Amino acid sequence: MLIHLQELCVHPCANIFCQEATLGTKRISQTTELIECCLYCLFFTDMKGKAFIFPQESATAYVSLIPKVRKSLQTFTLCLKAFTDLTRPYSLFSYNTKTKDNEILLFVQKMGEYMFYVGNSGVTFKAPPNPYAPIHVCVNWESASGIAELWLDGKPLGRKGLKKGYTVGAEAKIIIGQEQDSFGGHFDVKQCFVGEIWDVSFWDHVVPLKEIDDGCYSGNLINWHTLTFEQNGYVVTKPKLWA
Ligand SMILES: [Ca+2]
Repeated sequence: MLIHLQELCVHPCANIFCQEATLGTKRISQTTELIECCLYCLFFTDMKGKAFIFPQESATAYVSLIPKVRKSLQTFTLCLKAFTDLTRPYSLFSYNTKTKDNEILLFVQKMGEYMFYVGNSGVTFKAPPNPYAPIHVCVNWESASGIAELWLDGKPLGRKGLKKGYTVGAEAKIIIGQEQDSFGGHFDVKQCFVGEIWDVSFWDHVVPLKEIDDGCYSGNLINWHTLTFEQNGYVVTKPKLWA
């Protein structure tokens, strides 16, 4: 059946997003998909101007981000902003499926050294260390060429190739604050994030990163202004300190 999703999501709790849903029309094949859409519309939060603070080192504090649509990916773009004073390795974005660890992973090995994984294969992008400054990091990947491109604070750090021809699995746990070694768990306290993360955006296509300026809020899978999430452990939401 072909259904207009925004019609399904009309509810007293639903706000402007649902009425102006960018989801458009979509062929609904499963009831679960339908329920997920409506749950999404009912339980999202506008995080505009806000950040998640991970105030302490732990293996228990994290935020699970629920995508608007669960789909396998042959292209994607991920942007986020973060501040930390950690000098040890830490995870910024961890996307695991039941069958694959590090299906998508953005990980900082040390100051200025960004590791990006697709399908548990990784490449490294190196930036001049700029300690104790907030970062705006964006990365995109396309299966057809395998090319991944990473930009830091609006500047490219080059392009590298990984997992050409690969398809990223749809059923994922997407976690910020911890690095998964299993589906939604097996966290290592020595890889946890301590600091603040905000403005996470995730698209199912390649967004030209030179066109992304400060306002990258249009993610069609994860969108900071219409965010659905589950919070666990000691995580605090506060107005963001940086743009
Ligand atoms: Ca892992």
